[in-house]
Amino acid sequence: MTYPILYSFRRCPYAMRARLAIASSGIQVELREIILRDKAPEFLETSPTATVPCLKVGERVVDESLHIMAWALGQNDPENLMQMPTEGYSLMSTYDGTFKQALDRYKYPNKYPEIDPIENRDAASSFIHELEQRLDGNLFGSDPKLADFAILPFIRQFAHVDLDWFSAQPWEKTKVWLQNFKDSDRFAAIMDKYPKWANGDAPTYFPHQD
Ligand SMILES: N[C@@H](CCC(=O)N[C@@H](CS)C(=O)NCC(=O)O)C(=O)O
Repeated sequence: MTYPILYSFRRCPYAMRARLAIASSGIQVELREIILRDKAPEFLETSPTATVPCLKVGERVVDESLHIMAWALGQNDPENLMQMPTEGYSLMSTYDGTFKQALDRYKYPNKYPEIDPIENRDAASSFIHELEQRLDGNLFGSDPKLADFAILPFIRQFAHVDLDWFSAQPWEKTKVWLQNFKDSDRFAAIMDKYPKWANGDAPTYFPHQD
């Protein structure tokens, strides 16, 4: 049997969301860990954008993280992640757009020397204020949905730029939402460490089975 191949990078939030959806779906893939500064030639031949995550299913290439989530959950969605209001999709696109832009300018000040990182931290924070109004355990009630898994890796990235600062903010619901995610078995299952993949290695299957 041949498995779909997922090119992934452990710490990439886009790859995390893809792994979250794949783990939820119960589909097994072969995971190939990519190092961004030394990308495997097979990955570069597969991904038209040379970004992770990238999924290869037979001859088909799925190169966008949200499309990989939809691919996995479109086949099997035992946790009903796709059962969310359509508003969830506009939330996802806001976080992928304006929020992520502010996050990058806050997190990587060296890449944007002419831009004030704190102004961008403030811009990103305005989205967290909105989350505070919305959260009720998760974005659409007590159970996580597609939008929770699509957005949480980026909230984690935002928090981890300066965890002391983030922890001192009065964002109680967001902090609990993020902490529950980080403490979850699902998160632990997608954050296993794998060595860099090279052609000829024995396959690594994901999710890992004991
Ligand atoms: N739109 C893509 C973005 C993926 C992306 O930007 N991934 C980053 C890593 S977090 C990447 O591979 N960057 C290429 C590089 O750094 O060379 C998706 O949603 O899958």
